Amino acid sequence: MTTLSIIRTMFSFHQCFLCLLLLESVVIATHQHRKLVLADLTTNKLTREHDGSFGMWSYHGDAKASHASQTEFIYNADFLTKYGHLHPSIATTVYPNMGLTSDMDPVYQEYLILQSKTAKIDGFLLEWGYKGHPSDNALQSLIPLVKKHSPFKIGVNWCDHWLKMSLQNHTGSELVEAFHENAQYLFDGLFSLGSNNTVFLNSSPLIFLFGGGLTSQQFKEVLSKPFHLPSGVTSPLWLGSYLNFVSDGTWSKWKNLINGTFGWVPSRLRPTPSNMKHWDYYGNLQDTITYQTNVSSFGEECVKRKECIMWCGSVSPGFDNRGCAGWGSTLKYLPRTDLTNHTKLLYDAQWEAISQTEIDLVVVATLNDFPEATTILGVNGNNEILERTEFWSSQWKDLPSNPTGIELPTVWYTYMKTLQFYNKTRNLDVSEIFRILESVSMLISNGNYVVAEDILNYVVRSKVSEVEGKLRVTNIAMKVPSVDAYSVCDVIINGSYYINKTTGLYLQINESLAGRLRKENFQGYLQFQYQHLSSNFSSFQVYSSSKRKRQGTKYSTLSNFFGRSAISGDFIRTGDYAEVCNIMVKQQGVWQSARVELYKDNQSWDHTGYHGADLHFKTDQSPFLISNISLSFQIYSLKHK
Ligand SMILES: *[C@@H]1O[C@H](CO)[C@@H](O)[C@H](O)[C@H]1NC(C)=O
Ligand SMILES: *[C@@H]1O[C@H](CO)[C@@H](O)[C@H](O)[C@H]1NC(C)=O
Ligand SMILES: *[C@@H]1O[C@H](CO)[C@@H](O)[C@H](O)[C@H]1NC(C)=O
Ligand SMILES: *[C@@H]1O[C@H](CO)[C@@H](O)[C@H](O)[C@H]1NC(C)=O
Ligand SMILES: *[C@@H]1O[C@H](CO)[C@@H](O)[C@H](O)[C@H]1NC(C)=O
Ligand SMILES: *[C@@H]1O[C@H](CO)[C@@H](O)[C@H](O)[C@H]1NC(C)=O
Ligand SMILES: *[C@@H]1O[C@H](CO)[C@@H](O)[C@H](O)[C@H]1NC(C)=O
Ligand SMILES: *[C@@H]1O[C@H](CO)[C@@H](O)[C@H](O)[C@H]1NC(C)=O
Ligand SMILES: *[C@@H]1O[C@H](CO)[C@@H](O)[C@H](O)[C@H]1NC(C)=O
Ligand SMILES: *[C@@H]1O[C@H](CO)[C@@H](O)[C@H](O)[C@H]1NC(C)=O
Ligand SMILES: *[C@@H]1O[C@H](CO)[C@@H](O)[C@H](O)[C@H]1NC(C)=O
Ligand SMILES: CC(=O)N[C@H]1CO[C@H](CO)[C@@H](O)[C@@H]1O
Repeated sequence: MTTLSIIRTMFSFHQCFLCLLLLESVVIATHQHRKLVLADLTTNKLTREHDGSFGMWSYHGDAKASHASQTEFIYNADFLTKYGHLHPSIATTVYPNMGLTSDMDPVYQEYLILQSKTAKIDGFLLEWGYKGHPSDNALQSLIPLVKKHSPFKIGVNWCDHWLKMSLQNHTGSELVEAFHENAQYLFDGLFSLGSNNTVFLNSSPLIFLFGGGLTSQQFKEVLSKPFHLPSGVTSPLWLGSYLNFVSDGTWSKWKNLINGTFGWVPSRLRPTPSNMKHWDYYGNLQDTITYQTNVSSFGEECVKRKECIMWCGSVSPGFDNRGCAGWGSTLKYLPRTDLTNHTKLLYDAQWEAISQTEIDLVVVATLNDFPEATTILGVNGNNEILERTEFWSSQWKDLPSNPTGIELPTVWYTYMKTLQFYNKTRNLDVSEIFRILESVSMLISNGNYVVAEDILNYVVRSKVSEVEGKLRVTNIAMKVPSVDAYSVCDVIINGSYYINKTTGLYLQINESLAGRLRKENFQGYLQFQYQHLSSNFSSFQVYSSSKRKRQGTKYSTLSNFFGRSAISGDFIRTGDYAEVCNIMVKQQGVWQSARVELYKDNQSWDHTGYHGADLHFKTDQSPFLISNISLSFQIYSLKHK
């Protein structure tokens, strides 16, 4: 009997916690490899439950320079399907297998690390703005997780144009000063983690610069000021994106300032033919291969000329910026498969090209940018690109391929979320299962996939069913108006509630039910119909009373992205837990249906809104009619013994 089968037998007999603790110390040896795969990480997608906002999952974008068949896109992440839990209107053209998740949620962040490790990715390149930017909050919450799952790295893809945008009314020298301070902040914090947990070349921190922010002259001024580096750390190395430092024709200005370049998403430069009216430009398989050759021949020459000390390749599964409506500009497309051979992945072609080169670092663009549809995570019901990543990364690093871990992080995450929900049930203790899941996380992290899978399938599954056996679920549904839910202040026009800039609709829930909602755990849904009475783009919100404090996080509407185009995109306001939903509308004079979720953590059901309301419909823009409002709850409580 092998050790592993002994362990498996042990588990089929016992669900002993001590065994789990013992297993944690059975760490499969992990070797430090010279070659690195780093995945670009974005942090702008949120959830109401975790952040008080859906962030970039909700978006109104207008591709102003586009001539495509549709240029204006409205995504309302609040909408749920009529019966289920899917969000049918989100800012992406590829649907996430995991549903909507928050990039700021530590459980999801841990999932991303585990998922990356199972796909043989060595670390993240976090799209970072500056100290105090929401991306920096994400960085700070990721650092302890990266340490926990060591060896795993986190570096930055510095989006210096975000810093520039935040200082748009300041002088150039103030921008230089701010950039220098922020670089120093990275050296003091992030790069003091050392080479096990962040990105170094020998003893030099490696900083990826996306570009579009500082000019070469300003960057030169930054470099002329000294940095205080942690002991043992030598001068940083700067790598600029091929997009904003090379292919835009500016390399001659940068070559004496930075130390190399990295690839990004392959070019999409061809005007679309008449059968591709959804976009203005696209790229195909041949362009993808040409792009790889363009980057590698530049990189190799640059190293030969000693202008670069290194260059990095890149791989991307595809691209479709209708999710972010072309950031206000044009709509572009890189299909995931060859247009004439749908079994040929463009992603494979890029890895094939990488394999012909001598590089040591590959950037995956991206891990999770759903709005640009560049994500390698599971979408549209499959994990194909994660599997290809595991395969190619293993091949490239000359390691044995083992795809058996790829499904596990999702199972782990789903159990974590299920238990976080059950954990809100009065008098229910699920701490033992949380402890087991904590061990599973370490097992996945260390590559013990067989054991992790057995524990999930046998131990966790049976313990969760045991918990479910203890729960009673009571369904409650009510219409407005009724004795259970009624308006306390309204204007009625033509038989429907009417809201405008000065008139809201205020609803109260009967105290006998509200008292239960305050005490018990529940899943809640609000359904209604609405009609927009104007043809302008407009929105309305439903608010509750909430004791959860607003998040400090504030994203502003983008403007002047890369100095090229004005952005009309509208997304992410201050996270406000009192906001139940925010529905954006353009269509006039049509009744539409909405179903949105009510979260236990966010709504206090204590009649403390205006007029004693629990729910409040309001708009700051053009008027709406609201009709056929109903609420439903599934209340979770412990069965009586
Ligand atoms: C810059 O100034 C303009 C005009 O005063 C103002 O509208 C804008 O909000 C300012 N931008 C920032 C980032 O402070
Ligand atoms: C990096 O990790 C290795 C293996 O865990 C450890 O021996 C080494 O001390 C670590 N290095 C640093 C700088 O922490
Ligand atoms: C990185 O680039 C800077 C600016 O050109 C240069 O001074 C420095 O020597 C380079 N670093 C290395 C290790 O080549
Ligand atoms: C490759 O480089 C050439 C020369 O700079 C450029 O004209 C072409 O558009 C590039 N092709 C792709 C697909 O990026
Ligand atoms: C289509 O692509 C697949 C995968 O690369 C390849 O095996 C197959 O030969 C291609 N078919 C044609 C007709 O080119
Ligand atoms: C479970 O709920 C308790 C009490 O509300 C809380 O303190 C704890 O943090 C929760 N556990 C997890 C893992 O969410
Ligand atoms: C609350 O419900 C009870 C019965 O469930 C009913 O008697 C009472 O009138 C309701 N309160 C209001 C304000 O409608
Ligand atoms: C109410 O109905 C009348 C008659 O059908 C119509 O003229 C009016 O526009 C309606 N008002 C609203 C706000 O829909
Ligand atoms: C909103 O509607 C009310 C009631 O019909 C009306 O009295 C008020 O003038 C309207 N406000 C605006 C800003 O149109
Ligand atoms: C609609 O937009 C136009 C042009 O921006 C504006 O003049 C008009 O007042 C708006 N109408 C409403 C009802 O907000
Ligand atoms: C409200 O629901 C009733 C019954 O289902 C339906 O007849 C009516 O058309 C709905 N009202 C609107 C405004 O859609
Ligand atoms: C909205 C509200 O007041 N309810 C809860 C919101 O969430 C926090 C933290 O989970 C709770 O402490 C509140 O009671």
